[in-house]
Amino acid sequence: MKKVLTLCVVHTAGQILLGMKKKGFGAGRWNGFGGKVEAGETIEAAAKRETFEEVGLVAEQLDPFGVLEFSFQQNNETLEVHVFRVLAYRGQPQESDEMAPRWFALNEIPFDKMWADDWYGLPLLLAGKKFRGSFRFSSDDELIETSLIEN
Ligand code: S76
Repeated sequence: MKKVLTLCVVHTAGQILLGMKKKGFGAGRWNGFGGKVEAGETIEAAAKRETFEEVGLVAEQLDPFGVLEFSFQQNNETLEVHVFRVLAYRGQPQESDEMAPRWFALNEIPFDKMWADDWYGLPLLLAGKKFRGSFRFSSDDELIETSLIEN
């Protein structure tokens, strides 16, 4: 089974905005903002909706960066994640019941408290390089297969 999701990274002025996921999938890790694309919704509309719901920002300009596929040993589900860089937004980051946001300098990104695939994809995004890739995780969320290519 495949689910289509979005992931937005707000990257402006030498900093990135990440959210500490407070509950559910990926709780305890810093992450971008995103979630499931709903029926009848475009992928970009879903990216904007999730960014507003999770951190209170109105994303005005999204740059599509690539598609990542995540699969997990413990189930049959593949997550097709559409990654965007948010180039312009309105509002101030607000904590929600899902995410506690914080700005990070580019040399202080908390990779040790993020999903392991971020080691691969995030440096490309920060360098402005588009990509596509797939990652497989063991049942304890260790990365066991990695494939990532620049477009
Ligand atoms: O950067 C990531 N965000 C997620 O929500 C899940 N990676 C990831 N990997 C499974």
